[in-house]
Amino acid sequence: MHTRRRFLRNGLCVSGALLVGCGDDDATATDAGPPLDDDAGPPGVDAGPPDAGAPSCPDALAGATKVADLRFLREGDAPFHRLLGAGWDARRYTDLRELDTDPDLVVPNDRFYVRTGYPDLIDPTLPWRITVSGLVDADVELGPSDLEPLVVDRGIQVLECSGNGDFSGFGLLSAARWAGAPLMDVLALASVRPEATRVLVSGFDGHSRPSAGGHSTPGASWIFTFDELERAGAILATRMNGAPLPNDNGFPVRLLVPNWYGCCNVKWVDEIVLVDEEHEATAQMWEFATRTHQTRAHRLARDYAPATMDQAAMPVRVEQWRRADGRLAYRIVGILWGGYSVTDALVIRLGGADFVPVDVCPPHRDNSAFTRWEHVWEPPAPGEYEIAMRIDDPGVPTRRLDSGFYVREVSITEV
Ligand SMILES: Nc1nc2c(c(=O)[nH]1)N[C@H]1C(S)=C(S)[C@@H](COP(=O)(O)O)O[C@H]1N2
Ligand SMILES: [Mo]
Repeated sequence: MHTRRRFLRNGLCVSGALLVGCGDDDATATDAGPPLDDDAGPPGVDAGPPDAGAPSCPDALAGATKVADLRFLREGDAPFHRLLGAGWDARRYTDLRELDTDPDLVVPNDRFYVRTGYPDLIDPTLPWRITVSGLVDADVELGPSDLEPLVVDRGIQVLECSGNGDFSGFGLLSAARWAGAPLMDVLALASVRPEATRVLVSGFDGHSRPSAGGHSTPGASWIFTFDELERAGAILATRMNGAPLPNDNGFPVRLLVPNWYGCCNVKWVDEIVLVDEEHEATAQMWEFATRTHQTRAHRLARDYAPATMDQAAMPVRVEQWRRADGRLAYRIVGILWGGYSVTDALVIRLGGADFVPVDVCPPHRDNSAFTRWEHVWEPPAPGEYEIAMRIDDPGVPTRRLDSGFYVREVSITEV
């Protein structure tokens, strides 16, 4: 564990040495500086040797021995990392307890969550075509090879299904490294008419089996303004963790809108339509309205707020440890994700106690990837405890977190 954490720390220092105060033993979360600038240069080029004076995060359980991992209470027990069901009802849940086995908290492609499997009505022998139509002078047909010259690296980005929940250990949540063609650059390949103000992105959704219980509305599409696409850095993604997209994650082309809920990240993109302010919202936008913080399922696309993910946090693993002197302690390991700015204001509440600060080390410095945190706890007595997280900063939006969505519970039988 210690080795891994040092590795994580060093990895971050290499890419953001000047920003996170690496090499400065007095660096604290509060003087951690601005988030890492994407243009800060390739990792490791001018940051010196990774070990150069980097302070390691203190290990509050140095010398202790791990006894067990606790289970979260009253959560579903669907198996992880296995594709369950087919078509619209296909799901694969990521085991977030294992997230920090990767120093960058990236999920391998075969464990990345899946919501809706590869449509069985796709004919893989036909070339993939994306039609750009609507308010354009002439329709354009593009294939993956037209996107290739435009491809950029979008780095690590988290995807979360807005329908995530404790039925699956919150396993509809993963991060990967993504690359693809910026959608705004793709639109530049068409002659977009001045009346066009919005972009409808639609994906193939032909499944021979209907969704059981009508849980999913056919037709996966979402409408964005140009500004939303530009600001988010939306790409037509063709690569995930350095490999072509897996079939179930949208092969050959999916939309990736960084920090927008999963439902906006249309898979198997085959159609882009330029529309105006009067265009109706899509069935997908109606279906996911409440889960993406819309005030209601508005009829027109223009009335939808960006379906972005506010700052969120939750525990993913609770470990029981025995100290050298025989006393027990519990290590709560968790993640921070989403949000729009870095924060050092994470606080935790255990059972009926007060919220106390979590010293996130290395500090939170990037809203795109997961940030790991941990908190060592000595419960006062056996019993069931709720673990609740909050951001103690009124300037940081945390709608879903504050609704209690990510509260988890454990049973402590021994203290
Ligand atoms: N064509 C299509 N795209 C889709 C969906 C879908 O059902 N069909 N589901 C959406 C939802 S609800 C989510 S959460 C993400 C899931 O992406 P993933 O399976 O790659 O994790 O894909 C989105 N894109
Ligand atoms: Mo979703």
